[in-house]
Amino acid sequence: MSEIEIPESHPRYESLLTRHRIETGVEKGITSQQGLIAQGRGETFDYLLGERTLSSADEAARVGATHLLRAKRPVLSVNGNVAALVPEETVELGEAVGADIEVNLFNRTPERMEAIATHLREHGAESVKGLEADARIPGLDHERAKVDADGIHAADVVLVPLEDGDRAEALAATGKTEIVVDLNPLSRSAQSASVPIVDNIIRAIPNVTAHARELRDSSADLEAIIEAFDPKATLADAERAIREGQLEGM
Ligand code: PTJ
Repeated sequence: MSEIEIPESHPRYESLLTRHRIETGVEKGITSQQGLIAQGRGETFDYLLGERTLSSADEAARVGATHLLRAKRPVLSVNGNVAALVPEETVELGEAVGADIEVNLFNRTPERMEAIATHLREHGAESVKGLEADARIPGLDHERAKVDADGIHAADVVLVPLEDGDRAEALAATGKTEIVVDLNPLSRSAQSASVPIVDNIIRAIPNVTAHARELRDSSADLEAIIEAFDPKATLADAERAIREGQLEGM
C-alpha cells in the first residue's frame, strides 16, 4: 500500500497518487484552487499520451539536463503544483546540476510563498529563493513579474514547469534558455521554450535528474547534444502521439 491506500499495481495508480498530492497541496495552502484545474487539464493530455514518456520527451529531458549542467546560473522555478507533486525530486535535481530553487507563483500571496518555501525545506532544500522579490521580469504586471535579483533574474537557464503561457513568453523574451515541462504541446509555454519536455512532471523531473547524473559522469559532447535538438520536432511528435493515441486498455 502507498500514501493513498491504493495498491501500486492499480492501473491508474500514478494518476490517483498525483490527484491525492494536489488535493493535499490545496489543503496545506501550497497549491492554489486553480492548480486543481491545471492538474485536470494536464491529466487529459497524459491520458491521451498513454501515461508514458515518449522517446521524444526523453530526448528533450536529456537536452534539458545538458543545458542545466552547462549553465553558469541555473534555477529551478517552483509553483504550487510543482511543490505538491515533486518537492523531493526537485531538490534532488537541484543537487545533481548545482541549481538554485526559486518559488515563483502565478497567484502570488505571502502565505503561499512561505508555505511552499517551508515545504521545500522539509523535503531537503537548504536554501529557497523567491521571497526577496527584488527584481522584475519585464513585460508583466507587478505581482506576476516578481523574482529574486540573484535568482531567476540573473539566471542563464531556467526550468519552468507547468507555467502560465504569458509568463513563459515574457521569460523567454529575456533571452534566457527556458526549459518547460508541460503536457500540452500546443500551450504557449511549450511553444516558447528552448526545450519543451512534453511529459508529466512526476516522470519528467526524476528523468532529467537521471540524465544529468549520467551525463555528468560521461565524456559526452554536451555542445553536440544541444546542437542536434529541434524543439519543433519534439512538439510535433507529442501532438502526433496525442492525435493518434491508442487508448485500448486505458
Ligand atoms: O501556483 P501558481 O499560483 O503559480 O499557479 C500554478 C498554475 C499551474 C495553477 C498556473 O501556472 C496555471 O494556471 O497554469 P495553466 O495556465 O493552467 O497551465 C498549466 C499547464 O501545465 C497546462 O498546459 C497543463 O496541461 C500542464 N500540466 C498540468 N498538470 C501537469 C502539467 N504538465 C505536466 N505535468 C503535470 N502534472
